[in-house]
Amino acid sequence: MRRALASLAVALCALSLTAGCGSDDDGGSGGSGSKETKVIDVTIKGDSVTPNGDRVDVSVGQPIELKVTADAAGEIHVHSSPEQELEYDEGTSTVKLTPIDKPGTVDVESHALEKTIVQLEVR
Ligand SMILES: [Cu+2]
Repeated sequence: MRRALASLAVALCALSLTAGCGSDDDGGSGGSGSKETKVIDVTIKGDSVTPNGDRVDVSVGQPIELKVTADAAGEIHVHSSPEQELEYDEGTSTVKLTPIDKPGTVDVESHALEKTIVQLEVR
C-alpha cells in the first residue's frame, strides 16, 4: 500500500505543472499516526479531473489540503459526515478539508463534472 501511495505521489508531481514538488516529502521516516498535512494535487480542466477516482490513504484526524488548479471556479463535495462543500477559484487555490474523525471511505467529488476526484481511505 505504501509503495502504491509513493508512486501516486510521484505521478501527481509529474502532472503538476507548477514547481514546488518536493516540499511535501511523504517518504520519510513518518510511522503510523502521522498528523502531517496530506496535500493532494488536483487539476480540473474542461470536463476532466486529475486524479480521477484514485484512492488516497489518510489517518483519522489528519489535516488534508487539496491544491486545486482549475480553469474555472467551482465546488468540491466531500462525502464525510457532516458533508463538506468547498469552493475553489480559477487558477491555483488551496482548499482545506475539515479532518475526518471516523475511519472509512470518503468520496471527494466534483458534482458539476459528475466525477470522483479521490476516495479518501481514512484509517
Ligand atoms: Cu457529492
